[in-house]
Amino acid sequence: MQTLTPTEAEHFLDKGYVTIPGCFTRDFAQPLISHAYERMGCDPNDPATWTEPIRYLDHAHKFNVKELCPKAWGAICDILGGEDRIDPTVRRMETIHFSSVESFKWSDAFIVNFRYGTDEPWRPPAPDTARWHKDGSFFKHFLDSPEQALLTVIQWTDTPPRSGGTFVACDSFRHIARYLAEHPEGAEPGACGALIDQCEDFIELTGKTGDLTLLHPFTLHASSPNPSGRPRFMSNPPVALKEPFNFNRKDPADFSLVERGVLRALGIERYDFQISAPREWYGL
Ligand SMILES: O=C(O)CCC(=O)C(=O)O
Ligand SMILES: [Fe+2]
Repeated sequence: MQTLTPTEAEHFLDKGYVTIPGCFTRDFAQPLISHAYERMGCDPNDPATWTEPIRYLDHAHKFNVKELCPKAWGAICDILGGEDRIDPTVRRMETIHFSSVESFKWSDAFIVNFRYGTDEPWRPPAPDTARWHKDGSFFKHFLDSPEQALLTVIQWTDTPPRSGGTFVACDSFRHIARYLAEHPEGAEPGACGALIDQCEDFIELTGKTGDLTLLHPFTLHASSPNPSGRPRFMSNPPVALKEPFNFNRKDPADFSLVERGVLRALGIERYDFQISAPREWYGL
């Protein structure tokens, strides 16, 4: 580990995520948020102009993560086993994005939660309170899939409790690891969501502007209701690998934290996983 402390690395293995606070300042975020309001045709001070409960924006500006926040990039590299394993482009994702998605860059492709889910009283995260999913609607999912190797959540606005912070099922990655190990033929993108019924450890990702949470790529998560009256801005830039995860490395010291998390969930030290059906990618 170059950047994460042993405690942080263990937290990732145990809880499935680690948070790096303060990756950028409010002064950095604010102009991007103001520009996003312009792009959406909304007035930040007039809720009547917030016409939709939740909006997904395309990129307008991109930033090299290593330059913006070396610590964040270091943590990403630690979790994935080094920069040389990371694919600069998230290949094939261009089928569902207007412009290309790059592993080394963050952007203002915000998900703006204005008042999602406010037609019902707020309830804490639980199997029946959200639309749980594993990210990666553009590929068939295997245990070793390289396309979306990390789930990231960047807070662009302060997100106190009950304010639209992403719901996360921390223990879900272990259930999904076992499910995908049992399905070497691959699983459709939506198939993993049903495993939420087995999960017990739920959190709401609260935080401050500039906080980054790195989650195991198998983690089930969902948009959460935001009755706060304050729009929540986040982005979730994916990171892809050049090669599939490898659970059978010769030297155990070479396993990435994501790989170690899977092996621990399976209760084994190494695993010669082989896919039994071709990889597939989907358009819209
Ligand atoms: O809105 C959020 O907090 C999460 C959104 C999300 O998970 C997604 O769009 O894939
Ligand atoms: Fe998601």
